[in-house]
Amino acid sequence: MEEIAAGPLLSQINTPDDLKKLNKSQLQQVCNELRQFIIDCVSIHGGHFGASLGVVELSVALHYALNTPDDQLVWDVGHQAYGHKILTGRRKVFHTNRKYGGISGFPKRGESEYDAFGVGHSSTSISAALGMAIASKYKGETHRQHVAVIGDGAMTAGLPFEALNHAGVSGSNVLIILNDNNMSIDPNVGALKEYLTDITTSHTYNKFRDDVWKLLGKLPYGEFQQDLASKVEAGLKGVLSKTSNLFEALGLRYFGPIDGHNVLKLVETLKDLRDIPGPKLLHIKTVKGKGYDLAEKDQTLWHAPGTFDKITGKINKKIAPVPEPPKYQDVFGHTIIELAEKNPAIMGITPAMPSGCSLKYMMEAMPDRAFDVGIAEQHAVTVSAGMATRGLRVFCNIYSSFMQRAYDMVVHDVAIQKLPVIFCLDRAGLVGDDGPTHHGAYDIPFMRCIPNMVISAPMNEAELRNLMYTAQLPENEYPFVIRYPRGQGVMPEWRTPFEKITVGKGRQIKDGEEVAILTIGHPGNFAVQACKMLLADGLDPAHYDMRFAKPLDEELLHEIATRFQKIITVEDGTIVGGFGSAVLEFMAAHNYTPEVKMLGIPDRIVEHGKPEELHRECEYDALAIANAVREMVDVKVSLATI
Ligand SMILES: Cc1ncc(C[n+]2csc(CCOP(=O)(O)OP(=O)(O)O)c2C)c(N)n1
Repeated sequence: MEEIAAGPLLSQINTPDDLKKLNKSQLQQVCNELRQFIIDCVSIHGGHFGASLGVVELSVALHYALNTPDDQLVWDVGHQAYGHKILTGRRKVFHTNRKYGGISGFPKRGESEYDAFGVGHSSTSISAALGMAIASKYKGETHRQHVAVIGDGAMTAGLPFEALNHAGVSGSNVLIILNDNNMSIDPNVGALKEYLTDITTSHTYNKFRDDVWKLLGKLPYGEFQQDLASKVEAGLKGVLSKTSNLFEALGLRYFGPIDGHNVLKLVETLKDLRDIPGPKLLHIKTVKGKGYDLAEKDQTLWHAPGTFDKITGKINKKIAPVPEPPKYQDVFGHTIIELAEKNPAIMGITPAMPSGCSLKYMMEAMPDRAFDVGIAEQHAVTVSAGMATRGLRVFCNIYSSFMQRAYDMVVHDVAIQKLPVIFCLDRAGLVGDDGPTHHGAYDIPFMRCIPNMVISAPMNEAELRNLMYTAQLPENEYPFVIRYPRGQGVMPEWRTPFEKITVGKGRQIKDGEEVAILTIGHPGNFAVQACKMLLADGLDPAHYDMRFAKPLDEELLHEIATRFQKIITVEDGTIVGGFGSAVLEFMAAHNYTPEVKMLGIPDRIVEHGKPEELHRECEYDALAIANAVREMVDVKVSLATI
């Protein structure tokens, strides 16, 4: 892997101090070179694209005007922080971004002192920056700035409003930069989006704001000026009560909107704001994908396009000689429509991932029955619960790791009331390049300990369809989890007829001797491959696809425990409290004492890399399963057989 060449100015910038040595008149050129560097790198190595292009000027302005890393800079989500990473000492290793053993695609405290807070999930930045501001105030470190950069998409979550509610009365020195580009991954949704457009276009309001701002900018900040300023602002609010500003109503000083692509204006503004203490919000308008025409035009596609030809803009796609299996997400996206055509009670909910989870097909086909509710996982669960009380069968599709955020809603609003919401947990298991913030590692344990839960995982496309079909049947009266991984399944011919699956029933994939391999979900396919590898060694383990982590197929487990003394469990999730643990609990409860090996995600943070690399590292791919069988039957593994 080769380092990417940088332009003449950028190649001299190894830290923000180098940037500060430049003249203001050179900043636009730095922006141009930085933008080109991101385009060069992402086109070859992949990664997030449009969001970083949209904040090139902001990244340069922040590191020019602030005193990082003393000033604390928190990027929300962090998928837009490539420019920040490149300016803060990671240009020369940027080609390793998101690669196994390389730098992370998100800010990460362990990676750089400039990454003030680790991110990946959205909407945490204001709380984190406010916490830092409170700490600085307490320690008397009054020189520090604390800045949160948050997108209009991330702003739709509940957490930023909890933080604003606190910030507005805290008197803490925190600056929130609202990067408003009207986009989430898909077009942003909801009333807040409309509101941001309204304040952007309200000329009367903006004129008043500008006047106040100019006044504040000119005056040295003293008690008299503070008093004057607050009187002017109070008057402003009174006069413009109709358009009164949400952020000011919450006790923050609101500035903007300004053009987020004007680097000099940004620098000047950030320097001015430095002198104004207390909580404040700067609203900037940017264009996602700025500077790369195609990315500006199709912002969803270019959020994370994969590798592409930077000249023609052609995105590189694998050309398959034979029909490929579909992605699990697409099986979900098309199957829900098929089911909804037959069952009028079916509805679909996604928190901000209509393209990612493929609910977009239903949103197009049945706009009154499928909704994107914004980045609002907690709301997505409870609104689904509310709909379920009125007899609707809601498929609430949330990525496994984002579901962590809505845990109380699952317990309190769904499970305790025994409401039959169907949770489709996409991206369950090790997701790959996005790394630890996005791995869907914990859902089996955190769902398994809740009474009234059904937890299932399909081994292939047909199983996913059948589980979805089963979950929506009127006889199912429980919350029903269906977890499946990122990426492709295994069946090119996937539109199979629906068959009901009995809840809590597994199936035998193959009979065998000595060792039983018990899998749940997609890793069942790894076990199939392992069994083929083992034939060469004359080993013939049995393989069961258990399908459900809860309820367990006890009848089948009794049969297995009676016949086999050696058991291997395999899951694409943490082994702490997961499916393997459930099997062990069963064995202990019934006084079976087989030798059990549990394969899955170990009890440590697993970094990023390709899923295959990570399955290898965590030792639950086909080879690792085969080796586990060999070890159990005490066959010495020669490296030649690997
Ligand atoms: C809790 C959570 N839900 C969903 C996501 C997936 N996600 C990543 S970026 C993004 C859109 C963010 O939009 P915005 O904050 O406006 O930033 P932009 O990409 O427009 O710069 C979403 C939904 C996430 N990272 N975290």
